Amino acid sequence: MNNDDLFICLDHVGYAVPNLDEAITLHTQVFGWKLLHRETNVEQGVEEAMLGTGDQLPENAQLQLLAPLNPESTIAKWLENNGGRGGVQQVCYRVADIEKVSQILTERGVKLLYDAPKIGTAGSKINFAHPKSTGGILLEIVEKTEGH
Ligand code: V0V
Repeated sequence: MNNDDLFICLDHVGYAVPNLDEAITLHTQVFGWKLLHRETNVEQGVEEAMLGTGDQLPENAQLQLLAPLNPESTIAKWLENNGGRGGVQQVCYRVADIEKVSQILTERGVKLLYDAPKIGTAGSKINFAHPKSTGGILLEIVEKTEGH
């Protein structure tokens, strides 16, 4: 795999938000995004919503709203460290083969959080690179699964 096909595209940008319903209202009614999907991910400690624009094809980059499920959630900690207001918590790149991309990134010195992918939005496979090894951005990689 060369650098041309390491990442397919930007999959989504993730905003940490204190209240999911209020954030959905803001981003749909004011900014015109459309609510595509909503779910709770207990392992990640989040309530999340995916928003899209245009023709709504899953190929389009999306906006992800992430609210904490409980006080131990990484999103709760992020909000606490950022004055309680929402903001960009992560950027996510789409990949075709997450195991392969993870191996290459690790070989290049990037510190991935998990030894093996975890379950993300709609059953996708996800991993994260620690901000300390990406120049300060929490970078997620996602491999979409059938039906995502
Ligand atoms: C922390 N730091 C960040 C950051 N979070 N920098 C940029 N972006 C972020 N989101 C910095 C922070 O400023 C500190 O820098 C340092 O890292 C340690 O901060 P901390 O508050 O002590 O944070 P940690 O180390 O407890 O946790 C940070 C990590 C954590 C990245 C390990 O947030 C994590 O596990 N994230 C991955 C999982 C996740 O985010 N799940 C929710 C989304 P200084 O002060 O030391 O310089 S779930 C999701 O996206 C799903 C389901 C999906 O897309 O499908």
